[in-house]
Amino acid sequence: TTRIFSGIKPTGHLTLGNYLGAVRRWVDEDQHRADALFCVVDLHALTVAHDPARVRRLSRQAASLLLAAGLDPERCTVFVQSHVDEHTRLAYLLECTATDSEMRRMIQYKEKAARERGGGDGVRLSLLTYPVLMAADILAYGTDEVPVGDDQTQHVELTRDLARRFNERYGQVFTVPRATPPAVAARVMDLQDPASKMGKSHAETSGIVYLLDEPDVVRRKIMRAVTDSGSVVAYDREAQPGVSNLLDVLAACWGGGVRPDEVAGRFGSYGALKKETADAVVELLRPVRERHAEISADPEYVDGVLAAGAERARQLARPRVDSAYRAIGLMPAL
Ligand code: AQP
Repeated sequence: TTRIFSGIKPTGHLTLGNYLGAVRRWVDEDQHRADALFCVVDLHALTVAHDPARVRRLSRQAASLLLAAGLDPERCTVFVQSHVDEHTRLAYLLECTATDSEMRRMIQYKEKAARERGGGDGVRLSLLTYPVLMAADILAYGTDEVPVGDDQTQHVELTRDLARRFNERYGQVFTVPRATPPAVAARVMDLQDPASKMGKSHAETSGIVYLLDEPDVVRRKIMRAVTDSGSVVAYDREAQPGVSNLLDVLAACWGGGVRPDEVAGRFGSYGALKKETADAVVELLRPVRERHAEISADPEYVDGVLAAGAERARQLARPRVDSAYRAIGLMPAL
């Protein structure tokens, strides 16, 4: 069977981008058609300035939201990265496989390092090596497919390179995985700044729809979305990024393979498009928000799911990571 792995960083509250770009597909498709693992990648949240209590809280919230969104622990494995040591064990071997120049080429590193340098505390070394830990997350499980948004394709490419290189040097240990970005809404943009991705860690929140936003907040954010100077509703990511972003979101809400350019033809004004999009997003998120309220009222349930998930993940990862240790030349412990 196909093995799927994907993750979400507890760096902020989950957004509509996370949902349309990743989580919804995990729920609707991936968990039904494959052996799928979904991970709250908390170690990755430590690569930038962080508040310990907040990361802990957001990790639990992310897990609860994944369950609220419909991940079924009977069908897939939901767990927290730091609960399974195999990720960091393997990351070190992959650090011995990757090169520093490869790391410095990563677009996300360049962008985030620039941001962190402004903060005055320096850039954490882990921000540079982050893609290697991500590669370990994926390769530890013999993953075939990585369903992620567009922003992660460069990291999955690196993961493929590292898997191939390791296999060539030390023998066949890893499966070479591939990224599977969604057909629509692979990159949901910030409603106030359609040139940048809607990211959960961003400080300016007026252009970000969070999964737990109340309906009136969602409506307000979408109605105030930046649109473009023209007045014709057309799908053109270059010339009309604001309107095109709304069309992407609405097409994704409708689902069923509707394309954003087809959606465009149904609207005569920006106002009408915004109103329809706001309604669609509110209805999309309503059940998730409601179930989250129930699930988060039962922390023991969430803890139980995460404990069982970590146990299963450990069992899957350990033999492969042990083989990698042997293949690379480390002496087995007796
Ligand atoms: N805007 C988005 N559109 C489509 N997919 C997205 N994803 C994230 N943002 C969008 C996908 O969601 C999954 C989890 O990714 P993440 O936890 O790295 O998400 P984030 O919200 O981007 O978090 P940060 O901390 O705000 O990230 P960065 O590092 O970008 O600053 C992934 O599958 C991702 O593709």
